[in-house]
Amino acid sequence: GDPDYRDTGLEFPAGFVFGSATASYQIEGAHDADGRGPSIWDTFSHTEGKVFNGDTGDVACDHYNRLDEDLDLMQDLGLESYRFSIAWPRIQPTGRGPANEAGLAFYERLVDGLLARGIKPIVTLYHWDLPQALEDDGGWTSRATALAFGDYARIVGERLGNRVALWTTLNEPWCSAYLGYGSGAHAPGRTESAAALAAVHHLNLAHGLAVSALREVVTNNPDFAITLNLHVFRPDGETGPEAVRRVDGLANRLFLDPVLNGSYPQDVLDDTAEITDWSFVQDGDLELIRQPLDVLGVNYYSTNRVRMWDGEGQKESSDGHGAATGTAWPGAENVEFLQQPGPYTDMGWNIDPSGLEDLLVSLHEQFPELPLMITENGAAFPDTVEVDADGARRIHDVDRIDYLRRHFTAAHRAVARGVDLRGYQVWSLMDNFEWGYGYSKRFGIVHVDYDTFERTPKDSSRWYAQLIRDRRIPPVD
Ligand code: PNW
Repeated sequence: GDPDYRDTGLEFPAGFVFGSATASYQIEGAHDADGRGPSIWDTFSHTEGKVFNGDTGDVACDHYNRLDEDLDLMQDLGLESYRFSIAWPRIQPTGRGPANEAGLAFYERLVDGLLARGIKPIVTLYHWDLPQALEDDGGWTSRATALAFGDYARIVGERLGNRVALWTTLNEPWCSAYLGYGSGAHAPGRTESAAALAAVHHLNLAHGLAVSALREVVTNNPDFAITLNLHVFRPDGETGPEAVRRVDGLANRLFLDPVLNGSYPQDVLDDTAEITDWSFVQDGDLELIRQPLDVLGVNYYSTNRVRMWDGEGQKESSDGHGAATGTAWPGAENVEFLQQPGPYTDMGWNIDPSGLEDLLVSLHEQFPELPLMITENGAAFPDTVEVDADGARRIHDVDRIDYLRRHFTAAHRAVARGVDLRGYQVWSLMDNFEWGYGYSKRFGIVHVDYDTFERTPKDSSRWYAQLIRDRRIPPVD
């Protein structure tokens, strides 16, 4: 294979599951339908200055009202799996108390619609839409939120736990903790380092409680997973290794170590000792957090190059996390994120498929018994709609096809090196609400017209359909 990740014709193993991913707040809309309560993202997006252009998820892609059409779209693309998230405030409008029947019924209809079309549902219990009422009581800085999450998981498991074969608890707790409570770029927009670290622990605890609750109520022996956005850090110069140690500790080991090994990394506890004494970690928590897992979900987009800042001149901070006032790196404020060589996506994230191969191989070396699944990978580009001679709308998203081809090649190379990789969920099925960037960034393999809600498959979705059909990366023409 050539180093440029342009191999084609590579065949994926039998059983490898090709799918696509979305998240509730990003696509559903119908923010006050059928008893749904407000979430922290409703509050945040309705606060002036928080989301680009004042965009909100009130309507989003109107998926809630277009479920059948979207299910048919997935079937037309030949998806083998679909990863979606359940909006906690549809199930429990205030995060506590009895289930809201209409909310459960919606997700039941979704799961049954997938199964009827031969598409494997991959359920995420939490993709950032925390009930606002729980935030009012402290949100993820509070232990009570983790306990409530266990109850919520049980409610969902009781209803769907005879039909769902793969559950993931949390999506990217790194974002929830550090962007939500540290940098303030995400809801709830708090900017306190101590709060961010408390959130890390309570998210880990919530994961453990949810797996244990689900295990008690489900009847079909499903697989359990967590999805992490593990960061790939490249060291720069002499201070690079120390910088990597610090940010790897915060971004990766603070989640991997408790979830898979039942411990917190001592060096990170030391690095953050001035910020918090970690007294929110109670006896028995680490045993609860360490639940046997069947799969580790990996979200991958880009890499970072880091070194320690020498205190001279302007510190670079190209960490790709957008404008924010607080730090996403408590205890590692002196790590400098260097501008990386391009090419870049529309997010400004550098394109580096070697990071995906390195990450998968390194995880496999650290946890040889643990199967992996790419639960998100994809790219935003400023797609343009062209209307051809017979009036059909076309989106020639060659950049996205190229991005996906290279990353599927990287994944295939990891498989060839012995990694037990179970599947790949492309982010995203359709253009959607890209958090702080609103609707300005398009990640979909299907285009969404936000005036008419018309869905138009982009060229990349046809490319992907061919990959799924042939189980081989299509030849470059
Ligand atoms: C992930 N960062 O978000 C999420 O799981 C998706 O909901 C999101 O749409 C997708 O990636 C694309 O952004 C991230 O600042 C958001 O590093 C922000 C960051 C990383 C991932």
